Amino acid sequence: MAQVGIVMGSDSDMAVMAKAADILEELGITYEMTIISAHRQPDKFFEYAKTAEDKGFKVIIAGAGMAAHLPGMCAAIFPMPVIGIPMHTTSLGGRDSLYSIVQMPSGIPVATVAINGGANAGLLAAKILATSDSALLDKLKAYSKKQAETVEAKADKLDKIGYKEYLNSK
Ligand code: RP5
Repeated sequence: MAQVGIVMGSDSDMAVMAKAADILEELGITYEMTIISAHRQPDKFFEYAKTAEDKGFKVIIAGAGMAAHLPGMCAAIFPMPVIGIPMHTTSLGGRDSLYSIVQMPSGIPVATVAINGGANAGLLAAKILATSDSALLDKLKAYSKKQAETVEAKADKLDKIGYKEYLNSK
């Protein structure tokens, strides 16, 4: 059984959703990824959301763009956490998606990440699962440590060679 459901409104969202999947894979978390449009396939969407708990999902990551109702409607039906990813859009720069997803009415929360924030959605799902999984928590701590070391190495390199050579070396 997959621990996380990843759902997107269109295959045009896939590059962003893949970043969430990459993080889950790196941390050894099982997921099921699918495309369902809440607007274009309302019946299929309701079936997905109503059966998500029985499928074993503990978290749903839902990404959508424009009038982005997919995450909010998942949260209306699925009783566990829903993370929403607003997609960047050409006409309104993703503000349309962001406002649609983040401005949920009281009582139906969606944990909204940044526009195109696929990686953070994956990490947030992992952190939610880690509240009851100490091995996963250890992996997340190691992930944070590695991130800090990467920045530290960049600062050391800057100290050693100066910013001009640093920029040329990139
Ligand atoms: C939304 O409409 C999707 O999530 C996508 O971000 C946006 C555009 O969809 P396509 O027209 O590219 O299929 O439902």
